[in-house]
Amino acid sequence: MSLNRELAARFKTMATVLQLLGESGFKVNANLKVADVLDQLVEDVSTIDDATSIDGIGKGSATKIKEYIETGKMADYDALIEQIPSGLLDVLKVQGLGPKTVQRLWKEANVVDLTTLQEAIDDGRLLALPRMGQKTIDNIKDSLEFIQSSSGRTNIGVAIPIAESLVSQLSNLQGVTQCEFAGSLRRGCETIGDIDILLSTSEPETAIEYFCSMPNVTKVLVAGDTKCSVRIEEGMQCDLRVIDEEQYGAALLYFTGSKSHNVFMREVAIKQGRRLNEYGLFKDDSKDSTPPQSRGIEPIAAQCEDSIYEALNLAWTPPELREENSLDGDGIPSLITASDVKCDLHCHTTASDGTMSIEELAEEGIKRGYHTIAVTDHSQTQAQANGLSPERLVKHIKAIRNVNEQYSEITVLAGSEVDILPDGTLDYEDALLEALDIVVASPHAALKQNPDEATARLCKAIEHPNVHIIGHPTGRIIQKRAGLEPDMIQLFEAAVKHNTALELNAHSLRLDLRDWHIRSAVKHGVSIAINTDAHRPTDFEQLRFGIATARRGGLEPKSCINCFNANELSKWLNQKR
Ligand code: DGT
Ligand code: CA
Ligand code: CA
Ligand code: ZN
Repeated sequence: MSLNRELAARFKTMATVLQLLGESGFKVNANLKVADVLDQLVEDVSTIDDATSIDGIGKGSATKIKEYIETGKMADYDALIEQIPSGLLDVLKVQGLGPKTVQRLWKEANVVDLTTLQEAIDDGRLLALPRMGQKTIDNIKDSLEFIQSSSGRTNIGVAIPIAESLVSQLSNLQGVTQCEFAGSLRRGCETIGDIDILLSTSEPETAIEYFCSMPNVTKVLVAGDTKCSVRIEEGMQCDLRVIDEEQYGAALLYFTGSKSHNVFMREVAIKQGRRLNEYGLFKDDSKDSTPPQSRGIEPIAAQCEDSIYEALNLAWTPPELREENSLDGDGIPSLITASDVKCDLHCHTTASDGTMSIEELAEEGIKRGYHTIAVTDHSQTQAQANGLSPERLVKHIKAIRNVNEQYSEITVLAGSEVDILPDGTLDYEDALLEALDIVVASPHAALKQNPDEATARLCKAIEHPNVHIIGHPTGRIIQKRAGLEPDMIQLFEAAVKHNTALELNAHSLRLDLRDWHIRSAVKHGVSIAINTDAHRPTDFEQLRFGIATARRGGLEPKSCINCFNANELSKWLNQKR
């Protein structure tokens, strides 16, 4: 873990422990805020002399940060964590268990970790607690099983197809006028906790009955009149909410989140003497705790999302940018879309570990309307992926050039995905690299290198005169492998200086660079490549995940080399030749 992340995790934990100890409000929020800031900070916090110069970090937190950097310890953190049983934080991972309930389980039923939670369920201790029903307990049980079988979050690549299938089934039901998914999935997050689906219909019973009895439902968790929750075979929880058509936009806004975007929107409304909730935007400056819709107040805007932004004098914000406040009209970038992408510059064939021949690859590119497709098979060190020896690569180049001759609709580039060896040298001689039309250089091995070595290694590849693109720069695999943690700022500066593009590998298990890397890279002026790294035809569909991540990072087409037209691309590639 990088220092920033280590520190962020500590502040987050402190906030949680404070809640478990019964604290609320200011102290908790202050710690969460600092955690957020550190999470998003691109520079290594140890390179900043005075942490109070960072927006959102106060004197007290700065002292703790300094203490941790200098001694590797944080006395306040240690003192706090000592006050709760060490396994209690795990109990919070159970879906539906917040700090308040966990505190009760701890104080009133002696639950101190996941094991004692299971025991408390089994011996009836939990059921004996006041305000604890069988239904809630069943849900806890169910969630415990899920935690034991996975990390509790699902990759976007798994979740999106399921959510789309649900939405399409529900949309076809009689009476349904609106249906879509909201939540983290609509924001394009790389992993999601659960699927949130919103629906408007003139026949709510039909929709709810259908939803609860779909063949892949393994358990109905909640079945109400307007809300139901199910667990599906794939392990995920799906929430369905039936919404009045007139309030659909307000609900969509609310359930898309993020929570912090909602808080921001609500505060803007309050400053204007209004109130915003999941039912609409209301003219209401009273302090009345009864919500305005229950006092007969008609909303100013509720039916569609953009009318609410408009009424608040804000620009409509694409869901992918709703992790934060953002939002002044000029500040909203014209985000990249999948249709802006005109080529794929990182693909494999049967020569290494792909399933497509060069011709099949060309055909796939034509099918997608690409002007260019690059054949970039693995280099010699990647023996397990049938990486090409220099001799095989020479022959492969000829074969690619031959295929290229056969097609007038598409340019097939002869390239390589050459390994960046641990010391930053490349897996082929310069002369061979120079003979290629395009070179993607990627790290595949030695991914546990320390950050300094990783930075030197990647910078060396970026500076190499024959390298066009750095493929999946950190090598992380989502939920499986952390990958390299180089100093990103140094990488970005080198990439700009040497006009080398950095890849956002679109595969849903990679998404590397990540969203927050992209945000910072864009600010530095780095050229980004979004490639699918296709090994088989269906891999081209992964592009959408790369696009979602790019949008979360604020990427515009002008910063993405895959959006160049054929001439622009060829000119860009030739700068290195
Ligand atoms: P997930 O499911 O963990 O990947 O993340 P989300 O963002 O989908 O969160 P989820 O499913 O708990 O709730 C969906 C949205 O509903 C969330 O993004 C914002 C809204 N929401 C839910 N609970 C709260 C809340 O307590 N406060 C506010 N302001 N918004 C909430
Ligand atoms: Ca969700
Ligand atoms: Ca949810
Ligand atoms: Zn590859």
